[in-house]
Amino acid sequence: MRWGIIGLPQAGKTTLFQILTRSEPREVHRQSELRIGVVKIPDERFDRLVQLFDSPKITHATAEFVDLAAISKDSLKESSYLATLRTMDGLVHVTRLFQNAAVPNATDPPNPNRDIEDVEVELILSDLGVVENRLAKLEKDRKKIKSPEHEREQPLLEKAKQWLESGKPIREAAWTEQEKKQLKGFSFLSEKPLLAVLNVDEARAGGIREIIEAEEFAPWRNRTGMHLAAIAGTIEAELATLPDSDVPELMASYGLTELGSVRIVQAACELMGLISFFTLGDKECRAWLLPRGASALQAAGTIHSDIEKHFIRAEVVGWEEFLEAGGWGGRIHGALRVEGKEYRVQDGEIINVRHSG
Ligand SMILES: Nc1nc2c(ncn2[C@@H]2O[C@H](COP(=O)(O)OP(=O)(O)OP(=O)(O)O)[C@@H](O)[C@H]2O)c(=O)[nH]1
Ligand SMILES: [Mg+2]
Repeated sequence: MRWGIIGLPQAGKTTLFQILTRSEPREVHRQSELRIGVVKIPDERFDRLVQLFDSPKITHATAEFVDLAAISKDSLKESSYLATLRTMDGLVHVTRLFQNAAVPNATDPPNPNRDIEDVEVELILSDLGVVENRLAKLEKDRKKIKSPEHEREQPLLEKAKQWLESGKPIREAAWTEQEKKQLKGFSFLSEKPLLAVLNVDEARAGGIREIIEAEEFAPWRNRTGMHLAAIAGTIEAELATLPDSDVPELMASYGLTELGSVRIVQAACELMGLISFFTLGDKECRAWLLPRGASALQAAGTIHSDIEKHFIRAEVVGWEEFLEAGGWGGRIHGALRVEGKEYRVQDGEIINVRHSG
């Protein structure tokens, strides 16, 4: 899962990147001009579960976040920038809601609504360009040769075109499963899940919830494939540099009840339609991500292709029951369910795959 952090100049993109990547294991490397950070996905359930074991290896699920160059009308026409954006699974759009006269471009009153709208329009226009080019090419090709594939693509693209022309992002349209598959090949930017993050002033750090719930941001709530979050960038960046033991005190002094990084990463998982499952043992405890609705067989495949191949059955138990039982011994047996390949894995379950070979 790779998220690109986008936004206008000086909105706080790099600040957010630093906030998110503080968590261990930390790995920031440069891939051409990209700063990529691997972020552990915080999960309180998993943290509690691992305490039942004396496991030398504890592995969290991870997500990648990429600190991208500032977005502008021009950068969105640059093919290399667009190509990079297309490789992302989701986009985090940081918008400035802080006032800071010392920051260039930040002298005007902040206007996140305008910024979110502007970037959304650019994504839509970029996709419209792709659709129009492809339609023009199809038109030419169809004159030469008729293929069933082309015949299927045409109506799909016409539908996308109409939708985009009405000013709406691809992610909000209703698509059939078949259409979704076809759309994938285009890597449309306005199809990607969008996490809009308002970067707010220090003084408002304690009122994050009120800000997100404010009437002025209502247009961005309850949209398909989009989520609105807020973060007090400077404070969270400061928290990110502190040893863990000092964090609660500083959080309290700012009226923060939870870390912004936790909220952002969890919202990203949710938006991507991912759930977690856990494998627990004395050798390793590990958290994994799985698309919501995926089967036990898919879960097995996530762990290892061999385990998928030799799948016999899955022993499944909810995390709360597992905690209650206190581990794999004794009492767990009443709670364990035996499930087959088709079983739909639920968020927070512990899975033990029985396999041959
Ligand atoms: N007061 C205040 N300043 C902030 C906040 N977040 C970021 N800044 C400041 O804004 C400036 C820009 O922050 P960056 O995180 O570098 O922004 P950016 O979007 O990466 O900037 P570019 O990559 O240059 O486009 C820095 O001087 C930050 O210290 C905030 O929440 N409050
Ligand atoms: Mg930056």
